[in-house]
Amino acid sequence: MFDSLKELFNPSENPDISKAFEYHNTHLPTLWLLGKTGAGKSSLIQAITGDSDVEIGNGFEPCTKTSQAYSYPKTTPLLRFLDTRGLSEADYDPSEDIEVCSQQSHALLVIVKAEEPEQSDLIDALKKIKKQKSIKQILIVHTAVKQLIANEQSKAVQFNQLQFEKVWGDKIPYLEVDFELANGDTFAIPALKDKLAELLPIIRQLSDQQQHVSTENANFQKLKKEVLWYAGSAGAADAIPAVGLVAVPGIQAKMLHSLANQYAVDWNKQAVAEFIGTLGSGFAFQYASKLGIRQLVKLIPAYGQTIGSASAAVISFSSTYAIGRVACKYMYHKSKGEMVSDKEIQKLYKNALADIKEVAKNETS
Ligand SMILES: Nc1nc2c(ncn2[C@@H]2O[C@H](COP(=O)(O)OP(=O)(O)O)[C@@H](O)[C@H]2O)c(=O)[nH]1
Ligand SMILES: [Mg+2]
Repeated sequence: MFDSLKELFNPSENPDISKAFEYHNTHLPTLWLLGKTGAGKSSLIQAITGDSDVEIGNGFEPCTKTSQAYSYPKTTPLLRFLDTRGLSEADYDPSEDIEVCSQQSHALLVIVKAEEPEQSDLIDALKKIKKQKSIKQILIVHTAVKQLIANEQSKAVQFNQLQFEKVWGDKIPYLEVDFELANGDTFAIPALKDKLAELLPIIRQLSDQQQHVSTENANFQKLKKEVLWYAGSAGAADAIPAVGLVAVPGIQAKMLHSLANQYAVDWNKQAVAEFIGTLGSGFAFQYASKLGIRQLVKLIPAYGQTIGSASAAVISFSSTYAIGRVACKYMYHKSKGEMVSDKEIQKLYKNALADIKEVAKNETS
């Protein structure tokens, strides 16, 4: 226990930790966007991330022969978009794209402009993708639907929809959106976000729709993506041979240091001890535990009820997130010279575990 506590105080330069970060960053949940140039792929990425850089082609990195990858957010990435543009090449081979996209939870998004019935390249590509049989989820997004006059919209969408369903050999779920109405508004973006969050639960965590109940909460929202990145790395640690659980306390320590830095809190031995104290006695045992995972589950407070049975990776992911969440609260008040009650911290810890359960399970499966 004391070794681990020491680690919380002073994270060592542990090579296992960097392996976990690297693994996480190269195995991000990925949405594969397939569509003709101009169909609205960049517009979709922008709508989901709010990152306007996308528009001018910034932030994309060559990934496969015919695709570019865009990871978001840049420094602490949580998800990735694969933008395939080489569709018009007669010998387009989707296997490389499929492989990249299959590294973790994935879905294929077919992006089609409603006013564009000429879709032969896309249809050819879908044929090849269908043959490979490895795409689990597919969604068609019909874009710019409101650019057509009202009684043309559904006809145009149905025409394209049927073209794709014909080669796919089955019904395909679809959505109609418009990223740019004449009045500057958008159409059906919340529905798009909801649908995409069903495919990749992390997406729900990106949009901060809830009204900020407090300044503390608003401050956390700014750091949430970073906390999720550490959580993702902790969850990833288990997937790396000979790294696993031993790296998790080190990752959490690094996260706490980074957060303390941003709250301008002096993260000294006393602060660490006090913080751990607020979590309750059950918590420290997590670090003491050299026992099997079954025991570990029991030792993390509130785990049994909140998550039910869970893999080591799920526990690493969600406990790291929950620690990050409560650390932000603790540090916020500490920076103001205020105290928070243990009870409040423990309740927040439990709620954070529950909030992140879906993401943790999806990303570590
Ligand atoms: N009005 C409208 N314009 C769109 C929509 N989607 C894309 N566009 C426009 O079409 C052009 C190409 O979009 P972009 O997202 O860059 O397509 P990409 O080549 O698939 O990445 C841009 O000028 C966009 O503003 C849409 O839903 N509505
Ligand atoms: Mg583009």
